[in-house]
Amino acid sequence: MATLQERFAAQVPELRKELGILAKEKGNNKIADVTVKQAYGGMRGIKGMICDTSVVEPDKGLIIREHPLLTLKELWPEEIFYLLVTGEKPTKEETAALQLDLAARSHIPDYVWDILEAMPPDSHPMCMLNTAILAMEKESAFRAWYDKGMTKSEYWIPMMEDSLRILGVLPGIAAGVYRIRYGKGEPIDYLPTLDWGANYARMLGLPDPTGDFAKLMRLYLNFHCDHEGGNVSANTCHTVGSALSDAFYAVSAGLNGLAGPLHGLANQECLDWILELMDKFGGVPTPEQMREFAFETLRAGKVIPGYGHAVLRVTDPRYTGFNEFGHKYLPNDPVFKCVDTVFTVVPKVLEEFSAERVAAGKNPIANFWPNVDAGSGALLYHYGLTEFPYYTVLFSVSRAMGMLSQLIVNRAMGTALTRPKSVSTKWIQANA
Ligand code: HAX
Repeated sequence: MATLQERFAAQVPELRKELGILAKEKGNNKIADVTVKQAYGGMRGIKGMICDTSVVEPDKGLIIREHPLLTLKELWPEEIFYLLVTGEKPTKEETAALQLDLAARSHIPDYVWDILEAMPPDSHPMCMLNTAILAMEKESAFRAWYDKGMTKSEYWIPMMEDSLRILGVLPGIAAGVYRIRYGKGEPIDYLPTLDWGANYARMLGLPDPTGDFAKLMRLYLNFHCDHEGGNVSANTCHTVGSALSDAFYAVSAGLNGLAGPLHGLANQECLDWILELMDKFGGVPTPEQMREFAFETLRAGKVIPGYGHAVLRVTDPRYTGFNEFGHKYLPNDPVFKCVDTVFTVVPKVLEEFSAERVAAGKNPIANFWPNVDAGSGALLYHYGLTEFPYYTVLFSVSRAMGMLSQLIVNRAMGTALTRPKSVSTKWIQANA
């Protein structure tokens, strides 16, 4: 049995040795060419950074440390975190030790509650969550060690400390944001005898007589944990961390990116779209009505939330996993049924619309298939979590695991300050 800290400490020398060999043997090999279109197009597809916690294959989806996501769906989120950091699945004892460690770090200081209570009542839940994380920066072990003076080889140690502290408080803060923002009563305390995901479900305070909501939360926190290094939140966190800003700064920065509608906020927009659709047709619409509504959305110049992806070119396995959960636990729920039928209609609509776009000289839509955000909202809604502006907070609690594991690994690898070269449009005109 080894704690997460011990297991990773044992791996660090080998990791550094491997990097030294790679740098010597392959340091000058080329891995990418960059076109002008890519430089203007959000650097899409450019290989320019390293992420060892997970990869996203266009035709397979998320692969965590060599394991396709759906083969990991039985793991609890804290086990996923252990896997993200070390590349190894923890034993039962190792999981229990990590759970105890997180519980020991779960106390939320009073000033965090004071800040959250003082925020305007119409603050977005994501703004509240990120403000609370940032407010706790004064606790950073990384900053304290740095100020005292530490060697580069030690950076990962306080980064691990900060990461565990953030993960310890995050479910409580996130649940507290829900309770404060939506007038649900006092925050509920962390229960050290419960696992991390079930704790979050319990602290939200929603009735869960069957325990199925806790099951959904574990799955939800598992599925959203990481999505390689280039997405907006991971990339932002990586960049901020590369300046040796501590994990409180880096994770709240990354989560501010997750709050954008093209990224994590799509989570809230999807359910909004589905409910509008059901509202318009007075219940679950027919496929023909769905088609009409989808075209209306597109012709109004809007995107269909939950569909398309910057990397994926198939149905997101996370969507598939949530869909399986829905069929097992809530097959007759009308919102779930609607989401399930949308899946049979929207890809074809996007394909047709893409052809129209191309005929009009615009870019094609690269992926017609659902992403993670298309299906999760209906499941949350079924269990009474009906405040959809809150959904990105759930996503954030999970995605913090990916961002933090990447920070720990990067500090252990001695990853350099991020500083790509930009060029001006005039430079492109003259030189490209
Ligand atoms: N509906 C309508 N148009 C779409 C579309 C959709 N679902 N998906 C892509 N397009 C459009 C794009 O807006 C883009 O149009 P312009 O050239 O006019 O700007 C064109 O198709 C080409 O885009 P792309 O190459 O297919 O996709 P991008 O890599 O540029 O964007 C997005 C990927 C996920 C942002 C995009 O598919 C989208 O906006 N989807 C809807 C929002 C959404 O579901 N976001 C969540 C993604 C998952 C995630 O990160 N969660 O956190």
